[in-house]
Amino acid sequence: MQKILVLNGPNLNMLGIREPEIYGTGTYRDLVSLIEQEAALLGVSVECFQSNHEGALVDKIQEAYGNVDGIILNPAAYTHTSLAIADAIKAVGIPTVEVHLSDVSKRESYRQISYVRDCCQKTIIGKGFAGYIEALHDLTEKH
Ligand code: CA2
Repeated sequence: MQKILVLNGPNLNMLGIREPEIYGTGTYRDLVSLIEQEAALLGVSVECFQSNHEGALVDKIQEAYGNVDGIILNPAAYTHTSLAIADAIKAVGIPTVEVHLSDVSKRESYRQISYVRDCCQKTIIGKGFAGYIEALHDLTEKH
């Protein structure tokens, strides 16, 4: 069975609590339930992991080496700062899709920079929770 790892970065555990106009009203638990339901329909195994710590995200990416077939990655604010997360994705060589809930292209200029974009096969922005579902389909498509 294919295994997909979903990684969410800092503050995404706060979803639904503030800034609903940017990130929607669904909670992090709602997001995990949605992803788990879709994974069950697709017949793939999924693990969702959220951390506020850069090193914990890097550790999780390294642990995925040899164990995971695809990564769905929303590094949150680390998107715009973390060479360490980008290097980890490059190091493990696992197909990865970058997802952002909001349309970062229409927000502050510092959100236009993504350190991880170049090591991801695709970037999905501005689709809310549906972006994660699209990424799940992309990574599990049978060729
Ligand atoms: O749009 C996205 O998914 C982001 O990765 C979300 C990050 C932001 O720094 C990126 O530029 C774009 C922030 C996530 C913070 O989530 C919150 C949740 C509830 C309340 C406040 C922030």
